[in-house]
Amino acid sequence: MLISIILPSLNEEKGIGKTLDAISCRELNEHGYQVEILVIDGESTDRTAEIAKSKGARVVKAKRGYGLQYKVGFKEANGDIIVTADADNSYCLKDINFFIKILNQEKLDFISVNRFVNMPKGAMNKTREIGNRLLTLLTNLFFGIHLRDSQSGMWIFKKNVLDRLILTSNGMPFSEEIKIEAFRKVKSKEVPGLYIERIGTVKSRIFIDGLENLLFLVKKKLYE
Ligand SMILES: Nc1nc2c(ncn2[C@@H]2O[C@H](COP(=O)(O)OP(=O)(O)OP(=O)(O)O)[C@@H](O)[C@H]2O)c(=O)[nH]1
Ligand SMILES: [Mg+2]
Repeated sequence: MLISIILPSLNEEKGIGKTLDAISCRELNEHGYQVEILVIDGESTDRTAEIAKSKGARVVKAKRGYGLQYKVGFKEANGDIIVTADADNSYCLKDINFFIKILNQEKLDFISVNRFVNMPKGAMNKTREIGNRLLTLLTNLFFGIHLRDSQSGMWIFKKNVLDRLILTSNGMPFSEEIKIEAFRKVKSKEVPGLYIERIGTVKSRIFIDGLENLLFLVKKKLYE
């Protein structure tokens, strides 16, 4: 069994090292999993790629765009299971084995990590949290699903489910799109996971990306 860990990154030199160090490769190996780590570098102008390589990750160059980077990553990944997260040390990459165990035990296809259950104070600023919750509410209303965190960037899923998901966004809406597709089409579940304050500067633009996410939901609802 091979696990592919995919990390999109745009100028994350401050956080990429710690993010990669947190990955529990030894624990995964002990449970019979091989691990490949792909850092998808979206035209970073800092030392992100250099640091990622020095830590043993495979660096794949791509154009800018959160969704576009994932599309490149999914094509490059050889694993049976894919794990995703930001390259900013905010998600609980040390717990990958725990999530894979749930995936297997409950015969799930797709897990999305819900950040809001155990979120420490200050991990996410209030405006962002309100935006996240509003987008989640609309996602549920429009598409008849029951998410708590439609914007989470940590997913653990079987690679073969990608054949069944229609993924069109190249930008930030990719995160809500993959969940809408997965929760409607394959066996999916949200599982709580720790989320802490990111290292380095935020790349998503709160109002522009928030609006883009909102328009994406409206368009998907109207045209499908
Ligand atoms: N926003 C954005 N992020 C990108 C892009 N390309 C790669 N990324 C990476 O995608 C991840 C998500 O971006 P973040 O800035 O962490 O956005 P976020 O997770 O919505 O917000 P915070 O975690 O609160 O900072 C990070 O690892 C970025 O480096 C891009 O074109 N735009
Ligand atoms: Mg982040």
